[in-house]
Amino acid sequence: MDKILFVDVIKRDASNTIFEHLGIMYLQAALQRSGYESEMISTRFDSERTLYQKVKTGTYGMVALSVMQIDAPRAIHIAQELRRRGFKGYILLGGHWATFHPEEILRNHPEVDFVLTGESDFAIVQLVEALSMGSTTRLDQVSGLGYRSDKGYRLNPHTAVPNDLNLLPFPLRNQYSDLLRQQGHALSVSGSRGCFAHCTFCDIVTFHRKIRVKPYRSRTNENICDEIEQLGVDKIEFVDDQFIDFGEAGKERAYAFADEIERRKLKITFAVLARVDTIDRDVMKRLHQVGLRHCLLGIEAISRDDLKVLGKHITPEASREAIKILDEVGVEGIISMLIVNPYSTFETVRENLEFLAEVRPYLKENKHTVSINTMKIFSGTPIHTRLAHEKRLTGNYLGFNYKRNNGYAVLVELYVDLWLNGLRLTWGHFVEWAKKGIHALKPINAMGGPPATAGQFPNTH
Ligand code: B12
Ligand code: SF4
Repeated sequence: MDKILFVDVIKRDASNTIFEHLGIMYLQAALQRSGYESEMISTRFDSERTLYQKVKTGTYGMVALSVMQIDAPRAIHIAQELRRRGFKGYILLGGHWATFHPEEILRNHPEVDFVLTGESDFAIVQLVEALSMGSTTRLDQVSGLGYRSDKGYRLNPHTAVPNDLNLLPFPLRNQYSDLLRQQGHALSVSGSRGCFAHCTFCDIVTFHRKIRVKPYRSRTNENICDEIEQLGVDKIEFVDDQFIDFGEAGKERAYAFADEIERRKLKITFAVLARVDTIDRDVMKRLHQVGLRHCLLGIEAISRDDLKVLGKHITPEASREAIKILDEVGVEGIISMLIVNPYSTFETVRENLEFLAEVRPYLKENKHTVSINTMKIFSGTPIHTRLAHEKRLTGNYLGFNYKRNNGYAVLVELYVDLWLNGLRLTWGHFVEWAKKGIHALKPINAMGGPPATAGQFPNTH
């Protein structure tokens, strides 16, 4: 089969474009190891037009799109546009969104030939091997493959999944890695896959459960440091959902990682993602000594009611303590917050916004930053199931949303949206504005609670 072109379909103006796409780069490395050629184009860095031009002028046997749920309509549009422009090769979809919707994709979108579900490090090679033999009879042996057969839609079981991450080749670096390197940005490393927690808004656990791998697998520190050494850069961004594993085992692994960095005299700074309940003062101190400089903390909410809805299993006290520890040891925290969820009340939103005011001193002194979002509903998450059960889920596999409980919920969310977009109305002014503008949303008077004052909160965008 001719070369494979992988496409990272994230939009160019997406919030954060300065990451490598490790998912694709792992698949490219697996293909290279088996002697197959591939390339990658990212619509984060190049335009969609460049992608079509590349497909037109190159000789590609397959275009393979990596799709997160938020980009589903865009991925389908790209697949359709490729066909409209005469691309005759195979079109394959993979990644998080594709994993949860292989059947809907194949039934509704004839332009797509195959869907690979789950981690496809082995499956991609099996698929390309099967197709290279010029026969589709071996498709039933490709792990996690969704496809159309004479008997209709088929989805194969996951028979080949990477249980031991040390056996995978290192991700294949590409033109974007070079660009990031030149611009002084960090390169990405994945030291583990999966997570032990069960946050209701996150699909990581179900994603891994679907493919029947352990909920959390990690590489050895030696293997990780071999990759860092090979990269030869001084800034690393770890993309692990949970850089520090729970409990004593997690601490030991973190200490051993620090020792390994030191033993090899690696001069790096690095960033990690962590849960609040894995932030330990001594561990952080040690990691800081060997280069830890940024830590994205999944606090998400400070309201206890919200924390229950989100299934975070953390307390507001633990979150405040974690922020303090990071400050003390000199690690910049990126405080991730989900200000609004489908069960928000004025009270919970107010608590969350007040928390932002509370951490403002850290932001002012550039010690920490805040990343604020409202909850999006992803397939495979417990919150998705709950909303469906309550008949509040709207939309379809191309994008989900939820019915707001009442006009008041709409107002609260609109207020937060405007606030996040820079229109800092006081709650009182906002209500006046809403009364004039939105007659349909009646229960404005049922609000209660003190108004959240604008200007009091940090400007995070
Ligand atoms: C780094 C990262 C980013 C980076 C880079 C994204 C990227 N894809 O490289 C940036 C900062 C850009 C980003 C942005 C966002 N992200 Co993000 N991100 C991650 C993170 C932490 C790591 C990704 C990674 O490198 N994983 C390691 C690799 C090895 O795994 P992988 O990507 O899953 O790839 C494997 C399989 O999925 C599959 N595969 C992947 N692509 C393809 C393609 C083909 C053709 C095939 C066959 C297979 C295949 O095979 C790969 C190898 O095993 C993940 C969490 C996670 N653990 O994956 C979230 C995650 C992917 N992000 C997520 C979200 C929600 C977002 C945002 C919406 C956040 C926001 N509120 O803004 C934005 C969306 C941006 C946009 N699309 O416009 C969700 C996606 C949920 C979903 N169902 O879509 C995740 C899973 C986190 C979570 N649990 O909520 N993100
Ligand atoms: S949000 Fe983070 S901590 Fe929670 S389940 Fe997902 S990856 Fe794990």
